[in-house]
Amino acid sequence: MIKLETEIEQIKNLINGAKTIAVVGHHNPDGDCIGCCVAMAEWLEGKGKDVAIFADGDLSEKFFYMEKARTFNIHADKEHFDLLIVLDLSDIDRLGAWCGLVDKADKIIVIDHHVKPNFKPADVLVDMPQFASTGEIIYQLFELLKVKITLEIATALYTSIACDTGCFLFSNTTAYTHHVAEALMQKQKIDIETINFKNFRAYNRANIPLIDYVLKNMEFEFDGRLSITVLPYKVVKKWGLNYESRHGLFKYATDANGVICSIFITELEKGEFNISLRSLGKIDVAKIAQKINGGGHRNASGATFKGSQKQLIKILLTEFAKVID
Ligand SMILES: [Mn+2]
Repeated sequence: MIKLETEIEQIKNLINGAKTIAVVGHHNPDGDCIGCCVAMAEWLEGKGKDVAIFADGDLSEKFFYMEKARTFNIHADKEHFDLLIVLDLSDIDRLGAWCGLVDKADKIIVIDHHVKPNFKPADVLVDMPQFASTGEIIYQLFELLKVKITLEIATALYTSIACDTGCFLFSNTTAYTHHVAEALMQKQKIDIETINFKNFRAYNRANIPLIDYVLKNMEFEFDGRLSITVLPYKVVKKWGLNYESRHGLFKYATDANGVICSIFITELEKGEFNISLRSLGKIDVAKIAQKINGGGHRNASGATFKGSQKQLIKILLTEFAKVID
């Protein structure tokens, strides 16, 4: 249970007082973010609100089993909203192209589970890093607000929770996570096979050359406890790597027996690197990501870096050497 007594009244009042509401997620929205935005939009529309959903960057079609996932960004012409509900981010920069909505909105609610909230214009900021997913916070909020959990809402919140826990596998998974999944399944007949298969098993055959490249070029350090994968620009360009296909490749870097942390580097433009860090257990990769101006969670973090690949790997190896033993 979370304590939202103060916030709940404010949230209720802000929503009741708004007619037009924008629900906004982060750049390149993941399953948690999309699920929360969809659940929130479903509920608000049911209340008769005029709702639009936004998230900048790539949104994978694999989420289209949720009807509302198809409706992101279709009201791009509209700029002013009575209320902005920002979900799964608390750093204003992560809104990407939708940053401008912030200045024009009358009121702002931010609900998130990342560490270090940095969202000054928020009227209400609910930031609870103790939760594995923003979906768990939204579920609790809906319980307190006595929201009817429709099949669409249950599907969306289950997606949120499953995605941010790696299908209930990561160490951030708690008894509460399972409790919420159970409650959602009790309330509605969620198609968990579709959700979990699409998010955790399915891959595109077009990505087989990339999978082949990753498996052949992965390197290991610290007696096999750290894996390093680098996708150079020429590979990225040749096989048309995008955000989603890149995500599908992480598991090869993390799943080798003995690996407890991984570095996955993608050279998206010449000399411009996207870095994903993953770890098992207590190793805090968010702290390492912060060294190169990135961030995230203890076991899953990221950053971007401009410069030489050699220098980047040197920095990362130095940082990992401090924590890996
Ligand atoms: Mn999340």
